[in-house]
Amino acid sequence: MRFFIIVICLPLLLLINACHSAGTKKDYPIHPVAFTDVSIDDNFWSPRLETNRKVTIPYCFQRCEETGRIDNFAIAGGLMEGEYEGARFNDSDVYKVIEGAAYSLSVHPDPALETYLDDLIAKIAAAQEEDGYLSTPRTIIKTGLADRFNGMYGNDERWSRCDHGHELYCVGHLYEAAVAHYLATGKRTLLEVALRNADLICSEFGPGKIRNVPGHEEIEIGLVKLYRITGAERYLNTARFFIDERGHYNGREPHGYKNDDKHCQDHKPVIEQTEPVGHVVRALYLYSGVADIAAITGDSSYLKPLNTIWNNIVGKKLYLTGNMGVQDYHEGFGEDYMLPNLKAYNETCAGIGNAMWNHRMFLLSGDSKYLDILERDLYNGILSGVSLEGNTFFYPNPLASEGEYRRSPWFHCACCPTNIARFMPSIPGYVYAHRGDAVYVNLFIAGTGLINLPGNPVNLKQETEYPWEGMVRITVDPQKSDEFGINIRIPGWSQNRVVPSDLYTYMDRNEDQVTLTVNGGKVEIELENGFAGIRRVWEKGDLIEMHLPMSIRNVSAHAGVKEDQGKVALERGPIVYCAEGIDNNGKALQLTLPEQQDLSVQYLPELLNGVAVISDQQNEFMAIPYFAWAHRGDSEMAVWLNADRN
Ligand code: FUB
Ligand code: ZN
Repeated sequence: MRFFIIVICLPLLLLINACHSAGTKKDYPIHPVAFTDVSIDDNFWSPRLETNRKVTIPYCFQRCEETGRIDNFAIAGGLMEGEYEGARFNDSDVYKVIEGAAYSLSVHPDPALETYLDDLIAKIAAAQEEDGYLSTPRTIIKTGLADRFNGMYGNDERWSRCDHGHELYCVGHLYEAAVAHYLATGKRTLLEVALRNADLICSEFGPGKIRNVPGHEEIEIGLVKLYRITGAERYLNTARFFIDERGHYNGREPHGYKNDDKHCQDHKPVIEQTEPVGHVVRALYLYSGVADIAAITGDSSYLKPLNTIWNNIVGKKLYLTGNMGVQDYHEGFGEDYMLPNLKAYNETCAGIGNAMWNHRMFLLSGDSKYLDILERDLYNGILSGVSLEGNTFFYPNPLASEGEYRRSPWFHCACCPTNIARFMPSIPGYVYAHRGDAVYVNLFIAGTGLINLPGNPVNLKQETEYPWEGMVRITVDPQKSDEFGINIRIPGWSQNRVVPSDLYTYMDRNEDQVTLTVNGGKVEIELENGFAGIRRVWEKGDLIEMHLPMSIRNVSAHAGVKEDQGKVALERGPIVYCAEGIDNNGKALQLTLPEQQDLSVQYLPELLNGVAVISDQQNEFMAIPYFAWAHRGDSEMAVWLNADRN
């Protein structure tokens, strides 16, 4: 018990202390309930999270070892002899897996994993140069860097290619990992490395110093996390500098660059940006960082670009699965309405970046439209990125396949597997939030959440078979009977809205209504920002029951999306479906869905670890959830099916 108090409570006390000593800090108006206060006990999610903990995280560490990613730290630190191995941003993969492992440790003590991390962190600490600089390629290779990395890492001088060098990107992931590790274990080992590095960067970059920005955003998010934990303004100021300096490249000599400026969202000042451009993951990490700065500084000038860009994406650039990016565009955004299915890029990291950004937009605004995107992305765009077994991964997630596209065990650029490793354990942190004396129930995942309303901690227990069934039961257990609000998200899809734009439309109108009761008594649903708010004096054991209509829905795409004209996609609840050849006489791309459909839903516990399929016995048609495709050998796949609509 004493061990528990020291290990678990000490970092939290230190965090609270840091916040207090730094004064009352402004932040998001809505507070997420930390994943450590949410316990998942859910037939859909628990197996996926366990697989991530037991398979994906150790597997990613193993691959980091086998591919020299970990040796790079040991070599840079003089602990072993050898050459630098791999791509210039490989350090980031190790940091991301550490972040995931730390999240896992926070809720699942594992002494062996903790010892493994101690050893690994000792190597990282050894690789750090005297003044705090940390980037193993430069430390190991020293000269000839430009030749080694085709000029992309710069010459032998630090920060000489901020656009593509990734020195600043990698340490952003270091900061996130360090904060996670500190909060999980109370150990400052990695945090000290991160702080020394951040101090160096704060002393080198800024007005009157190097005026340049990272071509791949991420450090902004990491610096904000360091600021929150230490209260030190320099981290916040440098994060803000990296955002505000974007688009002001004139005069950045000798560290400036003028090429690829759209690719790196460096074409205009952020507050003048009106549409998403360039590399998708970079952009989504930027928008997440901008949301953080908007929340903490209270500067509303950041909201206009965030809202305008969001509207453009959701109205014109979002795939049905909640992800984005088009092949042949350098991992980037395509033109408006350019949403090819075979050539969709939809990088798994982009799916994760989109969830991170939309969560922040919800925390800023309280509007559930952001959670609608987050949920769509979570169940479809992100989850398809990792196999049910947890050890093979998609990098792009197309919406159609000619049959030879498979998940891979690893990639030379392994950003996606390691992003999955850290994202999955963070999912419980998206379920609840609170503001003042009101709780938000954002996602429907069985388990419990402890919501610290002022003076009255409230436990909520969710029971549900979502996403397969629409019944959600929430038992309320406040410390004391008192009045407070519970805001329950009513998903856009249950309100006949596929996405918060006209990009996709349900072709049929579902008249089934959402119903809501408290202790069996009907509650009239009045939506505010997409939430049904119930304010009353809550007693221990009060029961909320919500029923969401789970009918099969036909979706069509906006006329601007040429490739989807004459086609239909199937959805049920938050799940997007696809047809695979293996279930449809070898065909998917040429399948036609008849207008007179006789489709039914069946839960098949033995198929793909248990999924609800949509089938039509007569036409020998079957569709499975998109996230579960490509598990049964090579086979065509299509989300958008030809529609027989004569
Ligand atoms: O550049 C580092 C990572 O590699 C990016 O985040 C991914 O999109 C991939 O390009
Ligand atoms: Zn990736």
